[in-house]
Parts: sequence; C-alpha cells; structure tokens
Amino acid sequence: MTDNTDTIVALATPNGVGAIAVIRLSGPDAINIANSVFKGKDLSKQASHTIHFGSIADGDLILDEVLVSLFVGPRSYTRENVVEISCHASGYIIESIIKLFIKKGARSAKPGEFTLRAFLNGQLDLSQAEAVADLIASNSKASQQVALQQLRGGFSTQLQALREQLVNFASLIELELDFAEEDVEFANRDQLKQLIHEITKIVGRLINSFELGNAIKNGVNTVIAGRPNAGKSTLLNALLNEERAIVSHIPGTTRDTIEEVLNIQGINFRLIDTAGIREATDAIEQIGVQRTMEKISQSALLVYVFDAAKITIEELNSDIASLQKPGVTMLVVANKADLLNKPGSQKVGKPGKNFADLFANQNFDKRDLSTSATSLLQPLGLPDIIFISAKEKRHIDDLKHKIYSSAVKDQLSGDETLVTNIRHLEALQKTEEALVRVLGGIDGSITSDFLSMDIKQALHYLGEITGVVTTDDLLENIFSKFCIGK
Ligand SMILES: Nc1nc2c(ncn2[C@@H]2O[C@H](COP(=O)(O)OP(=O)(O)OP(=O)(O)O)[C@@H](O)[C@H]2O)c(=O)[nH]1
Ligand SMILES: [Mg+2]
Repeated sequence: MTDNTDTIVALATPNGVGAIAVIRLSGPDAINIANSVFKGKDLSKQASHTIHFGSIADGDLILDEVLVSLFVGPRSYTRENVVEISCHASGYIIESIIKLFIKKGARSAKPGEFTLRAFLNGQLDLSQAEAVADLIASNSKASQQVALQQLRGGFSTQLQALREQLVNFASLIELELDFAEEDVEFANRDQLKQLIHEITKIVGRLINSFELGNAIKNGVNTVIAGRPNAGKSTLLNALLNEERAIVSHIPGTTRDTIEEVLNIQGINFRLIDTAGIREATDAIEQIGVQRTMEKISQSALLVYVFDAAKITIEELNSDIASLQKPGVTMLVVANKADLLNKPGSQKVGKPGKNFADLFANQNFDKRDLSTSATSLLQPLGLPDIIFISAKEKRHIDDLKHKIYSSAVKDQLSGDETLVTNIRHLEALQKTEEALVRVLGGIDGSITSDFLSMDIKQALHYLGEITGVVTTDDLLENIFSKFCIGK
C-alpha cells in the first residue's frame, strides 16, 4: 500500500460520455511516460504548470488530440510529477489512452491512491485527506463549508499545538524515569494538571461539536408524528411546499412512512411523515404504528403534531410523556390554529378539558399566538408550543426556524471547528479517557512510569486523527472508500 516508487494512472473525471475527460498520471515517470506517446513539444523540457496542445499516438495510430498539463514535483497535488491529459470523453478513447500508458510502464491507481500519496508525501495530513472525500460528497452549503474548513487544516492546527505541549511534558516525565532513584520531578505537576485541563476542555468541545458536525454532514432525521388526522401529512407538504403526501379527512390515511429532504439554511433535514399513532384497527395499520415508534427512536428530532381544536389536555400530556425518548429533541406543534377561537369551532368533551377551551375567551393576535400562549400553558405543565396552520400555510417559517435552531443550537459561529468524522470522534473520546487517567494519576501520586504511559496513550489517539500515528490497516480503510482517480 505504501509503495510509491511506481507511476500510477487513472481517469479523474466521471465515467461516461462527456465533453472532456481528464486522465491523471502521478509518479517519478509520469512526464517520461506521457512524453513517449505525445506528438507535440518535448514535455521533458517544459516548465511546471504549463499546458500543451498535441496528440496521443500509439505508434502511428493517433488516439486523440489532447491538452497536457504539467506539474513538476513537488509542486503538485501528490508532490510527485503529475501529468493531466484532457482528452475527448469517449469511453473508447479513455480506455485506449489508459491502456497505452500502462503499456509504457504505468499501473492502474487504486481508489484514493493519489490522495494517499499526497498524505504520505506530507502534502496533506490525514484529517485533511479525509476532508477531500467529504468535500466531494458534500451536498449542501454547510457540509461543503465544514469540509473545506477541515481541508484547510482548521482541525489539524488546533490539535497539533495541543500535541506539542503534551509531548513536551511526556519527555520531561521520561527524564524523571532516568533518575528514578533520586526521586526528582522535572515536570511540574501543577503545570501539567493545568495543561491537561486545558486540553480536556478543547477535546470536550470538539467531541460536543460532533452532533452538529454530523447533522451538517449526514443530515438530521426528523420525524413528524402524532395522532391520526392531526395534519402531519399536510404539514409535510407545507414544509416542502409541494403536494408530496396524500392528505384526507379520513384518520389513518398515511400507513407507510414517507421521506423527503428539506434543506434549511444549508442543513439537510430528512423529514419522515408517519402513520398516526392510535390503537390500530387492522394489521396493516398496526405495522404502520410500530414503524412510527421505531422511526422516532432512530431520529434526532421529533416534530409532534396535534389537532389544537380537538385534543384534550389529558391526551396532550399523555402523548408528550409517551413520545419522549432519550436523545430525541421534541418540538410540540399545535396544528389547525386557524380553528381556534372561531365561532362555532368544534367543542368535544366537557368544557375545560379541551386544549381549545384554554383559548376560548382569549383574543390573541394570531400572528403571535405562540408567545402569548406561554402564560396559559406553563401553569398546566405544558412545554412551549408552536402554533401553526398547516392547511393555510401559516407560521411554517417560524417552525422551520425552530427546527433549524434545535439542530444547530448556538454552535454555528462561522469558523468554529466541527468534528464530522466518526473516526475522529472515537479518537477524541479515547484521548479524553486517557486524559482523565492522567489527571487521576497526578492526584493519586502514581509513579512517573504509569503517568508517562497514560500521557503516551493520549498522544497516540490525538496523533491518529491527523495521521502522525497510522497503521496500514487504517490507511487502507480510509482510502479504499475514495473513488479511483482521486
Ligand atoms: N382547518 C385545518 N385543517 C387542517 C389543517 N391541517 C390539516 N387539516 C385537515 O386535517 C385533515 C387530516 O390531514 P392529514 O394531513 O391527512 O392528517 P394526518 O395527520 O397526516 O393523518 P393520518 O395520515 O391519517 O394520520 C385533512 O382534512 C386536512 O385538510 C389545518 O391547519 N387547519
Ligand atoms: Mg398522513
């Protein structure tokens, strides 16, 4: 995997017919190999970062007219000699040119091998190399921004500085080991403690940023759930601004889950409309209800919707209690607010028992129902409720804003470093555990050799993130997920 004495070749653009395809060569012989089949200027005599027109020929047979871009190492992506051939994107031409290069001594690149070489040659650290893959996969403004920030080294610089300070202490403690009999302390324990506290704080902040980082990179699973007929599907349609789900006055309309992506300010929310929750009347509906409950526990966000004109306080309280799941944020949404306070609006059950009764004699400004209702809801132990009318598309933007801020909280400040990669998260968590042991060790006055071991562990895990510490397995695992040609 780490052999980079040979020259590799691959198509760098997508497979299929197009205007132009780019074939990339990297390695010590890249320029010679290209030169041996190029009819035009002598490429070995041209300056780096120049482009040359000519043709590629297999003996007398011209394969295509091309543009050749030259990057002389180390001024290239991989820090090796790199040649990029822009040819016409016909499958036949591409295959013929690549075969010709292989005949002349190149070999097919493995997935991610160009970026692997960039990493091995010190052009990128490991977390930056991973950011290249994230950048290619990014599908929203926010995910592109976070990947770009990581590619530019935001994450690495922060970790590098921490590591250096810790290495310093580790060597002082190593020194103590050499003087074991004399019982000296070169490493000031108070200063060490202070440093560990500082590092723990930063590591903790990075760990916490994963929730948002992950939301940005992978989207947020958001379930819309509630009783039948509450208006869940109407709400899904209103949020998407499209008639996606079937809506009807018949309770039990939605039986299977419906998923659609909604992008709010750069973050993708995977909205999942579900079957209404009630005692099912048939087997199919029962499966639907079961699926709803599963979807809720797999989600980060639950938009619980109820019919404000119909529900009783008791039902509302019991719904909220039974749908609360650890790790799932719940937004409580009162739908059909347009029916509240309307003369002749439905009155079911005894007065005072219905949610709507709370508002019977209130003359709220409809535009600000959510805030003015708080004083009525709080004494009943009800949480903040967002009032909307899905059918009349009112306050949908308020709800979107609440959905967005429940995922982002106040973390998205612009240049904040966010962890988006599960591998990084795990390494940070292990770093944190080792740091806790170091602190415990200092307080428990354990011997320098044990202290040194724990510090080394912390260094090891921090180093795994940027690739100061790697194994072939780890590299294989990361780069095999790249596409060929990257
Ligand atoms: N007045 C009023 N009616 C609404 C509103 N939202 C939905 N409805 C009506 O309520 C009925 C049920 O709407 P749906 O969106 O199908 O409800 P649901 O929660 O998806 O129902 P199930 O899929 O059966 O669980 C329909 O007749 C809608 O037109 C609203 O804001 N105001
Ligand atoms: Mg529905």
